[in-house]
Amino acid sequence: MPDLILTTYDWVPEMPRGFVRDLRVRWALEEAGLPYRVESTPFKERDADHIAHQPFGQVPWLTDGDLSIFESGAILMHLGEKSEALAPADPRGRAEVTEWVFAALNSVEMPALPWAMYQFMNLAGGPQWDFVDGFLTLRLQRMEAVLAGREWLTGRFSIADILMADVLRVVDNFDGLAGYPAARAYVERATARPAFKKAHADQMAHFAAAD
Ligand SMILES: N[C@@H](CCC(=O)N[C@@H](CS)C(=O)NCC(=O)O)C(=O)O
Repeated sequence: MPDLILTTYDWVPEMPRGFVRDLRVRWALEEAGLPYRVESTPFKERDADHIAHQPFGQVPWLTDGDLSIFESGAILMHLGEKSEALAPADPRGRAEVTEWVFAALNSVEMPALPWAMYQFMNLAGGPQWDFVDGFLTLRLQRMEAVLAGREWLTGRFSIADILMADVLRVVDNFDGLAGYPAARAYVERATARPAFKKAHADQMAHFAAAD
């Protein structure tokens, strides 16, 4: 029986399927070839056990033996310590991966998330849109310059690419990378990887099984 257990919702509505953050963890586990199994927690009611694992009542969380970890970034950093397929072992390489992990989750996801929510709720163009769109534009312009010069963020594929590509793919889903060819090509490159395809298919099948 695998020690690694990934928990996600038992079901979610149609819209977030393919984008629920357990996909980041599935993707990393597949890249590393680590054995794991997936368990479900109810979407409709978040009980005390759920809150004990994830204090915001969200998913995912990962248990590794008696260790329980929430936050997709923290989970990927943990997995990065288990496999050099996910992060290099040397201190310089490790530090580069860590800075890009935080860049993905803090500098880029911070403006990308409200931008995507505005798009989803058809609020683009309404009040505050210029601020929301302008904030993301600042980050995309800089990411475009970075990605124009490299295949992966740290010179080799790592957990930082899983997170950055997953953040940018949400923007791309609303056509937000139309003016950023290097960023779009990066997302295409990352999501063409067999590990992403398997993670995506497995998530879709997991939620479809509950319909
Ligand atoms: N910062 C958290 C965010 C987790 C998150 O937003 N999870 C979503 C699914 S992708 C969720 O559980 N949403 C339901 C809710 O917030 O009630 C992480 O990266 O793990």
